[in-house]
Amino acid sequence: MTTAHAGTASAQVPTQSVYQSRVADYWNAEENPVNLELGMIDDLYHHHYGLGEADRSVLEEQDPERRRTRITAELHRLEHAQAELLASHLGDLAPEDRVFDAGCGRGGGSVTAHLRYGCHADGVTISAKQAAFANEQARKRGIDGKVRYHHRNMLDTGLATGAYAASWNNESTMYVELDLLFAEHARLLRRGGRYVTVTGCYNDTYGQASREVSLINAHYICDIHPRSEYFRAMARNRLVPVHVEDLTQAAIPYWELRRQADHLVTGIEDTFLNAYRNGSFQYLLIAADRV
Ligand code: GPP
Ligand code: MG
Repeated sequence: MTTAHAGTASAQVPTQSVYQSRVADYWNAEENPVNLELGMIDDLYHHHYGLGEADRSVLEEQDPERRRTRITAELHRLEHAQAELLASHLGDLAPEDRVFDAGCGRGGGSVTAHLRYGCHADGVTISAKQAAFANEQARKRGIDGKVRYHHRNMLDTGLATGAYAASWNNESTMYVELDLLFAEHARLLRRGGRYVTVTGCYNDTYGQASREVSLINAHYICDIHPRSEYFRAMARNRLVPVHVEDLTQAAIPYWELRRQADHLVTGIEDTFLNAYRNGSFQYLLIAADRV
């Protein structure tokens, strides 16, 4: 954290590049129905995609209102399944343990981990609006004593060294340099702590970033890394992979359903399907131990 001095008053502000400010602008303005309408079903607001087989019978529903509601619920079920999968890799956590959610969005991942383990959670987002939203959700649930969100830079959190039993990035690594990110996770995690990421990465065997990968980058203002870079940067930062899972095939039904959800589409759906199918892009889970 950087301390900014203005006269006699001082305030903690995140260190931020122009790029990071543009990313924050995006998330401060973001109100996609695909995020808000799914989240309001059970007040678990996720900013990631779904996993697993979809119940496509929702598309056959004849009543238009009910069809929309059922599609929304099915997409949310798949997104929540992804959050639960990530949480299941965080290790054996106890209620007194702390976890760190890097790029926490509107907070659904930290709530998911807390509900599963009873643990303390600190979420960090570069968007002031997301942090305020997530804190309000935690307050409404009555878990604000254990689950807290901070408007901070995940590369420079100011959180306590070695205080965390587990940490993760759920689809947020593509906004940062991996070496800087993993150095911060390694600093925050205690020895033997667990780091998990679920991420979209480009496939080194394809060559370089494909047209579809470039379109996804432009859509979200991000910079998707190659698969290889994750392992190099982890090795340089005391993070040793213990489990790697290619989730690409399991990611496809979500996008197949989402592309037919006229009330929720954002326009990026076919690009994801093409990227997965032409082999240029992969959806990966990596769990690593902090040694
Ligand atoms: C999910 O967020 C997407 C990202 C955070 C960035 C890109 C991810 C990759 C795997 C490349 P979201 O849920 O806000 O996106 P959307 O509005 O499209 O549902
Ligand atoms: Mg979404």
